[in-house]
Amino acid sequence: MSRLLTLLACTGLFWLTGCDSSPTSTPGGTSTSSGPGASSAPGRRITVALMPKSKGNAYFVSCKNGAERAAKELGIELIFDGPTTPDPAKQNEIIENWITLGVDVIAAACENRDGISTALRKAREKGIKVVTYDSDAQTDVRSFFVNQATPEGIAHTLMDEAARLVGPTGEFAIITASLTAANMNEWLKHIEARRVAQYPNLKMVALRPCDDLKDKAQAEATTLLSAYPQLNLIMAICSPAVPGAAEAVKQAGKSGKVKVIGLGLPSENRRYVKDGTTESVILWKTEDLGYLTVAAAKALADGSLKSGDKSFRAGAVGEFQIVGDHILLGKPFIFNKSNIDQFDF
Ligand code: RAM
Repeated sequence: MSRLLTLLACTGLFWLTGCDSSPTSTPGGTSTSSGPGASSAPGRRITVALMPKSKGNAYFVSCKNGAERAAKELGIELIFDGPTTPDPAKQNEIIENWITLGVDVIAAACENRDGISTALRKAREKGIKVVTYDSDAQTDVRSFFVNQATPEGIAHTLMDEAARLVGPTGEFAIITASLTAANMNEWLKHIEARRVAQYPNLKMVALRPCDDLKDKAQAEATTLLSAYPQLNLIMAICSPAVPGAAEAVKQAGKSGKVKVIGLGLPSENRRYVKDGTTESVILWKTEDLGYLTVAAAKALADGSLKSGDKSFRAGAVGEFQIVGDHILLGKPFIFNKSNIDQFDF
């Protein structure tokens, strides 16, 4: 840790205890240094390095807000950094930097499940604790995965909502983020299982990746609309893809005719939900996901969270169930015209 403090002091990555307790921004990332004992504790404080899939994604900005709150309330150092847009190689590079810095815990949302695992394994070998959140790595390279909801819960909510809107017969297409992200692939597996079991005449005609980017999702949705003239619904399972698909449907003059649903933030989809292009948006409390991840990371480092635990109390946010090595945030919510104004994230 002393090597870490020296390095951070030299590089200006964060303000050390007693210098300043306000959040600081750096060219590479953001660091928060505050909380109980921030300016008085003589001992070392735990440093958690939190990585989003991409810093530019509003979903992860919201996670970061919760993470910063946890850092303040729990009295730890938080470094937040990641690629500007989804980039697995950049994620690896940042993890290598964190290994050099000697942070206490790395908490990563993994863009490429297998691609990031070598770097995370190396971190563990150097004594750094590792947790994943949002999208998992290979299971042997981390202690816990902070899961936003069960894959079945997410997949069934999406598939049941699609069937409610389209009926038992019809066509739908899925826009995903990438074909290498573990979370999306798990959800896809369960969406298909639900479809086969309950709605066999609702046909999934295409699956397109959009690299977790809104513009690309819009372009993919535009292509889908012309390639499949009978399409009844687009299901967008990464957050930027939901407004992207809605914009394509709207511009094609097909609002209401081709339904849009997906996993997205209320704030990014409000206007499409209100004008009837997007029927429903499904998500979990992203700020709580950030909070829970940082709280779990800290508890892993101080020894209060251990393998075999069945529940975990995350400070002010509450008590969460642990199933195996998954810490579960809870059930997803459905936002539609009737309730979307009540949510501002
Ligand atoms: C995207 C991210 C994330 C996913 C959400 C729903 O922004 O890729 O992994 O959980 O969407």
